[in-house]
Amino acid sequence: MLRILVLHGPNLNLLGHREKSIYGTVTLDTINASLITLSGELEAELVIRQSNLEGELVNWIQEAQRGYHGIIINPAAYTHTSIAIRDALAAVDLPTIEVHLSNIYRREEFRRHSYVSGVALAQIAGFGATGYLLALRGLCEQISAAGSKGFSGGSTR
Ligand code: CA2
Repeated sequence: MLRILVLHGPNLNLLGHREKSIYGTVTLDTINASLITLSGELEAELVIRQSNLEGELVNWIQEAQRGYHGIIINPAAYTHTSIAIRDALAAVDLPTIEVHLSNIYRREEFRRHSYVSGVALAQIAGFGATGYLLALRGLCEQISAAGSKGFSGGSTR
């Protein structure tokens, strides 16, 4: 059974309640419920967490070293600011999928740079809540396919 850590960054707890024109009407609880449903089909076990605190996200990433096969993370605004989250992901060296609800490359200039993408296996942006489901499918497939071969991914760690 694959164990996957799903991390949601700051303000994502407000999804579906504020700024609906940008992020839509779906709530984080709904996204998490659809991930849990899909995990049953994929025979994966998920632990899902949200925090508004950078250090808490870093601690959870470090803890994933023990007992997890991969990480799905929407670092939210920390995408564009956090070398600490990038360094933690590089340190644990687990296959990681970066998810964004919006297409960050069609928005303000400051959202076009991600500190995380260079240490991620893949990035999914612009599919809304569906992006998390694509990430879970893709991650499970990649982990299973990699088997004992491990991941290289050509990252710039
Ligand atoms: O598109 C994404 O998923 C983002 O990671 C969302 C972040 C943003 O800073 C990134 O540039 C792109 C913002 C998450 C905040 O979500 C809110 C939801 C409802 C109301 C207010 C904020």
